[in-house]
Formats: sequence, C-alpha cells, structure tokens
Amino acid sequence: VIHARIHVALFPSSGMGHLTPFLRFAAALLRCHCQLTLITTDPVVSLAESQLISRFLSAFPQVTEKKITLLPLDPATINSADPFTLQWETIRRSAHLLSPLISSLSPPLSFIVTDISLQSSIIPITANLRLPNYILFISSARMFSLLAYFPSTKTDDGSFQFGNVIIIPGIPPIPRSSLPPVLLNSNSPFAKNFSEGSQTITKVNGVLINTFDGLEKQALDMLNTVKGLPPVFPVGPLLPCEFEGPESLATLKWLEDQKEGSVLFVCFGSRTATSKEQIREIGMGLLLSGCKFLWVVRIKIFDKEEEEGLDEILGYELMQRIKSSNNGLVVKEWVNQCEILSHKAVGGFLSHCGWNSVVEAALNGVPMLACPQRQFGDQRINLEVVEAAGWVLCVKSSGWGEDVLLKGEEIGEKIKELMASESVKLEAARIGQEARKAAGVGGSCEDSLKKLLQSWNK
Ligand code: BUP
Repeated sequence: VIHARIHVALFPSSGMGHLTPFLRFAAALLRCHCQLTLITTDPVVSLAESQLISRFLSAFPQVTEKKITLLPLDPATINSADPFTLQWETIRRSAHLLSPLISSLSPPLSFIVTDISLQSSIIPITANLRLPNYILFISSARMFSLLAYFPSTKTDDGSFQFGNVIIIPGIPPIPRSSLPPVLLNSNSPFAKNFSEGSQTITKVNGVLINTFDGLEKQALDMLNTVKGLPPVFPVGPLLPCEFEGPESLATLKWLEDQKEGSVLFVCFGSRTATSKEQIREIGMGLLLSGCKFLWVVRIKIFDKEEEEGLDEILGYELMQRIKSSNNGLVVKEWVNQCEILSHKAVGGFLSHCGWNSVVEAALNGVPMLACPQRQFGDQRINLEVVEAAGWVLCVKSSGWGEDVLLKGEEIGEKIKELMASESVKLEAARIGQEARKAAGVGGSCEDSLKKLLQSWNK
C-alpha cells in the first residue's frame, strides 16, 4: 500500500538501544513509502550513534534530516553522572526548539513518533501544534505495563509505594527485587523521569512496542483492554537493516570455521559498564565451560573513551590462556550483533537482557543465558518475559551490578548447561518461528503498521 501523502517525523532519544529501533522502524515506514523527517541532535553522545545516523541517511537519501543544536546543560543542576541521563535531560531542556522546526516542515507532518524519555517536554509542544504524537517504546510490553501502572503507586507525599510484589491485573506480578533501586528512590533523576513519562502515556495518540504476540501476548492483550490507555501497536520484531553494518569481517571469518550451534556469543549491550574484576570472572567462566565463544568486551559505557587494550582489560595471563585454548575470540570493537546472532555457528547468547538483544535473539531463535543487572531499568523485567517463554537459563546468583561478583565457576557451569539443553533449544526455535511469522508478509507487524497508517491515509 502506498502512503506517500503521510509525512512522519521521528525523534529518537540517545543511546544505541534507543536509536537502533527507531531507525529500524523508520525503514519499515519507508517500505510503506511514507515521507520521513529524522530529527537528530547536535551533539550526540557516542561515536556509534553518529556513525549509525550517517549510514542510515546515506542509505535513504529521500529522508530529510533536521538537527537541533542542544543548549548546554550545567551538570551541577542534575544529580547524575550517567552520560545518557544527562543527554536525555539536555534534550528535554532544548525541546522548545522543536516547535519552529515542526512548523517549518513541508508538507506538514501527519504525526510525530518520539521516545518515552522525551515525552514530558514534547507533549505541551505537540498539544499546542495539534500534532498527533506517538511513542515508540523501546522496551518490553511488560515494562510498559509497569510504566502505565506507575502513577497509581504514588502517595500524597510524592513518594511511590510498592509491596514486595507489584500486582498488575492481567500479567504475572512483578517482584520488587526486579525494580532498579533508583526507581525506589523518588528523588533520583531516573525515578523522576520515569514518573513524568508515565503521566504522559494517556496523552499520546498511540504506543508502538517492539514486541509480538508470540513473546508477550498476555501483556499486549491486557494493555489493549485497559480503559484510558491509548491503543498499543505491536510492531515487532523490528527487522535489522543493511545500513546497520559495518560487517564484522574478522568475527564472521572466525565463525565460518566453527561447528553449527557450537558458539556462545557474549555481549552485554552498549550501556553496560563492567568492572575488570567481573570481566576476568566471566573470562574464567568461559574457559571453564570448554565451549567455543565470541566475546565482545566493554568496560566503559562511553565508546569514545575505550582506549585500553584487551591485554590490559583482561590481564595478560587470561588473554594468553584464551589464546592457547583455541576456543575463543575476544573483541572490544562494535560488532554487528544481528549478523552474529543469525550465523549458524551461534548456539547460545550470554546477554544482559537489554530489550533489543532479547528481540534479536528471538528473531534468530538463539537460546539465552541471562545476566541481568538490576541497576539498569528494565533488564530483570525483560528476563521475566523470556523466562515465561522458556528459552533462557539464568546465572542465578545474579546480583551483578550490586557489588556482587559473579563467580567464574557458576558462569562456566551455566554455559555448559545451556549449550547442552535440548529443551531450551526447542523453545528458542519455536520463538524464532513465531518471531519470523510476526515479521513476515501478512504478520502482526505489517498489520499494526497498516492499522496505524490507514487512519492517516485520507
Ligand atoms: Br555492544 C553492541 N553491536 O557491539 P540493547 C551492541 N549492538 O550491534 P543496551 C551491536 O546495540 P538499553 C555491539 O544488536 C542492540 O541492537 C545490539 O541494545 C546492538 O541494550 C543494541 O540490547 C543494544 O537494548 O541499551 O545497549 O544496553 O539499555 O538502552 O536497552
């Protein structure tokens, strides 16, 4: 169906976990022949982001880029050292620049799609311009359910009240221990932003979530029956695109030489900084497992700062043991994760459970071994989704990120268990089939997009 009269603006937030699904969604809109404006910021936080934006714009020269120059933020006015939290706040404080930008676009916009983390500043602007406004939610429907339910937990004094479990009718309860501690402190920037974001939900025209029935039917059914919530469109799994490259030639070459399903891929996302001590335990675990592995190591969340070599990060001795075991390839550069997950040699994925990683593993039917960190928003809640679907094992003592060191012995045992588990493999293959059905011709992804665009194709 041709939707050439529909002009959509996309305004992603910062972080690869946010930008990537927005650009995949942009590609889906372009396949429907929509006109597209991509709103970007100057500066962006990471090199990976600026490179991805450039590759997207070269692949789709028909897309108009509009840049807003961010006003400088005095870090002393916000209680966070996290570069992404600071960037979100900077964008929110510069959001008024959007108003003249949107008004100047020709043809006029049909609607705008933005990130939940920016909504509290964008809602007043779109309301004033009478511009329909949608959220592309970059985490799970389960996490969105928590967000939608959140305003009802607020007490008169502004704090949030939770029991040991949060009961949201229609989905399995969320244990308090799955929430990041920063959310329990109502004065933290994270909690403030989460709370503000949750209050914007009822004011938007719709919510697009990178998920599908095969993964989250219960949560999706629940969300679409709760009165007062905007319609929820499952647009996932959003498909990886060619512009995402660059191909990781050295890693692919290494994978080509490995047996089918024999390699564990290890990657903890773009925002998860890991201590050297923990990295060395993971290294020991990988060696103890005796399995083949491809490991992306990062110790900083900020890719511009990654200067240390692997010998320094892992320690010379561990690096030598890995080399002489002939079992593993360790890299610290950005790799094309989707390309790796789709390689036939990959039989398992040790992951932090960032939502994009979960959906990418689902799409490729890859069994997961989870190491979620509680301090980062959604990782434990995402793990609960994968656990319910039965294609994951978890490093159980996972108090990672809370000063608990995960021991190499435990990691090694779990890796062995995962790589040998026929039942997890079967469930992963089943999820893979469902994911491809949802993303294929006539699937739920296409259906959601059709429903979304039909109302604008007048
Ligand atoms: Br690292 C890395 N290559 O080397 P998540 C990540 N990715 O393609 P996160 C690569 O970045 P948030 C690499 O495929 C996924 O699309 C990966 O997103 C890709 O976790 C994305 O999994 C990472 O959601 O983001 O980065 O921690 O916490 O914001 O969800």
